[in-house]
Amino acid sequence: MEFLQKLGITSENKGTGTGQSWLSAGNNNIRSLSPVDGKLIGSVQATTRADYEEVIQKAQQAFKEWRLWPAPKRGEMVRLIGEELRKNKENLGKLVSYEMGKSLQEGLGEVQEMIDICDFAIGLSRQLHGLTMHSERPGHRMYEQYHPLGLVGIISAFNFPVAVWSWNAMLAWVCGDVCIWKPSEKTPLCGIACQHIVAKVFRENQVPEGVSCLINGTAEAGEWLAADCSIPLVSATGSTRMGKAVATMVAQRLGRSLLELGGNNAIIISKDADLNIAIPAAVFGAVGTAGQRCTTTRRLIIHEDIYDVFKEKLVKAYQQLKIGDPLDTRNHVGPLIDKAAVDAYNNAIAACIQQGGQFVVKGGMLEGENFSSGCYVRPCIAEVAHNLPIVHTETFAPILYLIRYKELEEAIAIQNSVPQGLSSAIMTNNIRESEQFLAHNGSDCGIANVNIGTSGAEIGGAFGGEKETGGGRESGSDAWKNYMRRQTNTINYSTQLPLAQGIQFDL
Ligand code: UN1
Repeated sequence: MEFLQKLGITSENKGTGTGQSWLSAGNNNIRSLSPVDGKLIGSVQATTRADYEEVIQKAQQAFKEWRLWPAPKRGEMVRLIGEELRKNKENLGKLVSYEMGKSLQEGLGEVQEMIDICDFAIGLSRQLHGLTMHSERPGHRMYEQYHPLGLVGIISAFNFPVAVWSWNAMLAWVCGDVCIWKPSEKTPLCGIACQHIVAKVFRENQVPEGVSCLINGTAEAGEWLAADCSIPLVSATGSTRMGKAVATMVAQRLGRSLLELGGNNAIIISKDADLNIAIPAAVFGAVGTAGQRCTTTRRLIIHEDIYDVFKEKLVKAYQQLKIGDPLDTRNHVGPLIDKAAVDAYNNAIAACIQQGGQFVVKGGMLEGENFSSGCYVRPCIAEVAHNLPIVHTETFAPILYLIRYKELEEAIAIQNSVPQGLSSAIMTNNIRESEQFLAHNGSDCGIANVNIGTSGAEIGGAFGGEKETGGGRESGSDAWKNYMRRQTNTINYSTQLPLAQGIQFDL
C-alpha cells in the first residue's frame, strides 16, 4: 500500500516522538489491525515511563523558547503544516479510512477539517487579543493579556483520529503552547503519520525539539498526562467514562481539563419539515462513520402526523445503503472499529428488544469474503418509547431510535431528557418552532441546528456540549482562550497611590 510508505509508516514504528526525533523504547508493541480487512497494518512501540519523562523534559525546554516566538511567526509554522497537509491529503485520507474504517470521502473530509483549522489558526495568530477597561482610580490604566499556557496534553479518540488532534494542536501552537499527543491505541498509525508531517515542517524551520510530542499507549499513558502537574491543560475526547476518570485526576491537582465526550443526538422532525432535506440529513447523521461520531444522530423525534410517511421513506432510504470496503467510494457504510464495538452493537440491539423496542430495519453482522474482518454491521432502526434505558445510552454504532410526539414542548423535553448534551437539530419551515427550539427553554445542547443534521459541524464554531458531554468547547469561535492564561494588568502612571474601593491607608 503506497500511501503507507508515503506517510513514513513501516511495519514496525517507534511510538514516542519529540518533534523531529524519535525515542526508541522496548518491544511492548501496539498492533494496528485494519477493521476494513482485519489485516495487521503495522505495530507501534508503546511509550515507557522513562521515555515519557524525557518527553516532558523536552517539552518543558521547548516551551521556554517557543513562547518567545511572535504569535504570527508561530502562525506561519501552522500555515506550512497546512500546506503539507494539502500535499498529503489523499494519502492521509486513505490511512484514516483504512485504519479507522470510515469512508474515503469522510477520511478526506477529516483531512480537510485539519486544513481548515490550520487556516483558522493562522488568522487567529494575529488576533489573540484581550480587553482594556477603565480603571476606577485616576492616572491608572487596566488591561488584560493572554499569555501562552505551557504544556498541553491531548488525548484523542479513534473516530476522528487526526482532525480532533489538529483542532487542539494548531490552536495551542499559535497560542505558544507545546503539545503532547496520545492518540487512541486503536489508531496509532494516524498519529505517527501526522508526527512525520509536522516534523518535516519543524525541522526545516528550526522549531525547537519538543513543540510537537507524541506518546503511545493504553489508558495508562493517558493517566500519566492527567496526573502530571507540569501539564496545565489536558484536552480529552472520548467516552464519558474516560472523561470522568481524566477530569477527576486533573481536578485533584487543580489543572484544567477540556472535555469532549459522548453525545446522544436527536433530530426533531416537525410536521412542517421539508422531507427532501430531513430524510438525507437523518440517514447521513445516523449511518455516516458507521454511527461512530460523537455527533451521530441516535434519535429521531417525529411528529405523529407525518410519522408513518417519514418512517416509510426512511426505511426505503436504508434499503439503498451499500455496506462494504470504505475505500470503495460506491459504499456508504464501512465497518465498526473492532470486534468489541460489534459486541456493543449486538448487546444494544438485544437490550432494545428486551426493553420493548421494535425493529423496523433489522440489524446484524455481515458475513462473507468481503466482510472477513468481522466488523461490518447493518445500520438498523427501532421504534421505541423515549424513556427506555438503552435509548439514554450512547452506543457507538448505527442504531437509530424512532420516537413519536404530539406537541413541540414534549419533543424538546424528550430531546433534553438524556444525560448527554452535544448536538441537536430541528427540521421545520415554521419560524416559531425553530425559534422555540433555539430559545432559553429549547435545546439544552452545545450545538443546535435548524434544517441540517446533528453531525458535520464546521470548524469555525465552538464545538462541544453540556452535561455528560463534558462542557468543553474546541475548534472555532473563542475556544483558543482555553489554551492561554489570562493576566489582568493595572498600571499606575500618577504620582499618588490611591487604593481601590476608596480605602484610606495613611502612614
Ligand atoms: C467527533 O465525533 O468526535 O461535527 C467530532 C462533526 C465533525 C466532528 C465530530 N466535524 O461530526
